[in-house]
Amino acid sequence: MEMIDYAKQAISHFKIPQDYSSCTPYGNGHINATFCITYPNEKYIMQAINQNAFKHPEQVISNIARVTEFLRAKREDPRSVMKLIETTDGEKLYRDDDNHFWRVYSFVENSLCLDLPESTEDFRQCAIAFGCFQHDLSTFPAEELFETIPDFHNTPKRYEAFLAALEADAFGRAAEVEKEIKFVKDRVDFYSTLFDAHEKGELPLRVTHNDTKSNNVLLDASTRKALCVIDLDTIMPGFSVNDFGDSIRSGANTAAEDERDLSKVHFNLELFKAYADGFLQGCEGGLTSSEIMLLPEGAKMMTIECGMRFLTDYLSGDTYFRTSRPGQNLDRCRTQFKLVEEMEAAWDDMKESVKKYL
Ligand code: ADP
Ligand code: GN1
Ligand code: MG
Repeated sequence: MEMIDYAKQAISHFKIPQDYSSCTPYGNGHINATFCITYPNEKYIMQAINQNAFKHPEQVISNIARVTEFLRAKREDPRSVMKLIETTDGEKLYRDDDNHFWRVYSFVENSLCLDLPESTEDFRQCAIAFGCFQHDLSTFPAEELFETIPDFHNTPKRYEAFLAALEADAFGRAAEVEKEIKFVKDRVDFYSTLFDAHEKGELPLRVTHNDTKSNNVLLDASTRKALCVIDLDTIMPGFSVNDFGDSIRSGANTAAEDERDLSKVHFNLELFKAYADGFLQGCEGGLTSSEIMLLPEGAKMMTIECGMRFLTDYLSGDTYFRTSRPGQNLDRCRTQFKLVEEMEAAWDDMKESVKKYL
């Protein structure tokens, strides 16, 4: 049976009307199976949680339920917070007979989801959304959250996983990616930078989103202002600078994440600056001076880590990130490394640009 058939069967287990017009695959996420259920006057998002990535779906949904309730109490606009729909049994997850875990969200209507921001102002609005998210969760009790993917942004451990995949070379692909392997190995001293800062007391653990790419935030389609942060599966304790950085690697790129023509891929310093401005505005002064000074490190860390993860997945036979063509993870890896190179070239400007917020 295809996932779409499972999805259609799952609909009857949620408190939503049964006379839907269509149920179709939706969006460009790399992890979950996402479907849009449409009716003449409303829509819902239905997702099967990816259990290769998330070993404990009930912990994922527990985090999301707690965080969305907490945020709802702080926000006036109901469209600004994701809303889970209950199952007919009053639960938040439905487990089907073949062990898929399904959840349903209200569709955030009249919104824009951009794989790549279309203007500097779009990107600033994404930054405001994630900055406000950081700020609004600053008083959330972090100890109540499950770690849904252990060591998710532990870059030194990601490096270890990369070395293990390289050693195994299970698909005989290492020989064709020598340049990329060298790129990762050459930067080994950088990977512990944020953990070292944390050890020294310079980088606090906070409640963070951990997957802040541009298509995980919605803008209002009428005003193009920040509307709603989505994809809440990875909310866990983490570093604010990584939330900043993951947005930079995805949105301050002049081309698509999987662009094959690397001459089109550039790190846009103006977008970096605009995002820093919007993010810090959203955080409302909540970040410490050392966090502000480490924003460039967050950008470079998330970019190289993501590239390393794509390369690891390529070496391991493309089992983690969804792909739609052969070689896509390698193309994704190469765009990230091109961005890292350009960040390194722009490093002094990046560091200088955040000083004015101290
Ligand atoms: P993945 O973990 O696979 O990235 P997401 O939760 O990000 O899954 O969902 C995939 C896509 O579905 C998003 O990028 C967005 O386009 C769309 N989406 C998800 N939830 C909603 C929602 N509540 N309203 C509107 N669009 C949504
Ligand atoms: C995945 O789920 P999605 O597509 O929003 C991944 C992120 C990567 C991103 C790269 C849970 O994000 O960590 O940065 O792909 N999410 C997970 O595009 O691994
Ligand atoms: Mg997503």
